[in-house]
Amino acid sequence: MSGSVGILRYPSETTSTAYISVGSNLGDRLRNCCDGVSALCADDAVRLVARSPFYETEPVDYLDQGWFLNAALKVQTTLAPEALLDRLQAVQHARGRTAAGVRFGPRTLDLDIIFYDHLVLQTPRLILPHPRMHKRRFVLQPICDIDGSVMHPTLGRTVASILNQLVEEGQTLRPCSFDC
Ligand code: PH2
Ligand code: MG
Ligand code: MG
Repeated sequence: MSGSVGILRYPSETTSTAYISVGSNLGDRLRNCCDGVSALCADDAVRLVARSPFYETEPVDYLDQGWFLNAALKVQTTLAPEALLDRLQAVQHARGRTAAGVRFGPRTLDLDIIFYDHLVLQTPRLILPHPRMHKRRFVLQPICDIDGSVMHPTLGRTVASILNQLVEEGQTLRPCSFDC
């Protein structure tokens, strides 16, 4: 939104940059991800700057489930962090995601805020940066595809450097031949 003084218009809200991880391993995974991204960026409050390619990724943390499709987004947003989280949860819900379900288990659509500017935040609903992102190849690789020089605000390292030094077992990633 913008305010106006006479004929002069000026921005009345600050814009932030956020990186968002996108994932699905239930139903039509590609459609869930692509429609989810479109819904997220359907108005001026969240503007898509870049989207990584998709990867098929081996499940981590909870292994007894199907492989995921994962990608990452860079967005510009006028929404505050928890308002952005509200928006992500509404989009997940619209794609059939239910609150019930195993922790780290199968889901139609998962949209996680990884970075929000260089904000470091801990509230009952939201921890920033995402607390497990630095251990997850399926998060790091797509963000590196967009911009490997992004700095992790508490580790003080770039995402490219974190990815290069990742020693986690498993976590196979396969580039996808398909896209939105
Ligand atoms: N999400 C999880 C748990 N495990 N594994 C992969 N490969 N990709 C995910 O998006 C993922 C996961 C919980 O959010
Ligand atoms: Mg997640
Ligand atoms: Mg989530």
